[in-house]
Amino acid sequence: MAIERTFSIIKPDATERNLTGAVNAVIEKAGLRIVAQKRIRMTRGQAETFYAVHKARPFFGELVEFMTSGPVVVQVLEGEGAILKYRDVMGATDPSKAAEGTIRKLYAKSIGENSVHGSDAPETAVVEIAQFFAGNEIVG
Ligand code: YYY
Ligand code: MG
Repeated sequence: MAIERTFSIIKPDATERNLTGAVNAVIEKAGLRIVAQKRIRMTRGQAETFYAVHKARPFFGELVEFMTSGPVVVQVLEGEGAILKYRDVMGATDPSKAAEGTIRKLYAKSIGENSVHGSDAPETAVVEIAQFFAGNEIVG
């Protein structure tokens, strides 16, 4: 397994409850390194572009509303097999199905307000990182 980078978002339900540090503690405890991070308010356009793959899904409108409803923290995480590792650390999309100790089991409110995003593959990680970070903002 090689050193990889993945893209993470701490979503509005988590920033609203002041859980940025708590989420970052789980990330770092898992051996992932936060090599870029910034707190932003996503625009509607950014959210629609980011989740374009889900445009035809019934939850798309609500998803965009939610992602623009408050601050988010966008991050780049680095480590051995970071993409799959972070998916494990996040837990299942639906928190009621997420494993013990995962971020979503610990903190998510619902399938929609599920506290974190993580890239699902190397190709999406590259695209997602580039949507929010310039190369010189990532310090490995
Ligand atoms: O990658 P992940 O976030 O675990 O799930 P996706 O299937 O990519 O869906 C993206 C996002 O959409 C999910 O985190 C919440 C929302 N969503 C929803 O509100 N309702 C669903 N039935 C499925 C997904
Ligand atoms: Mg996904």
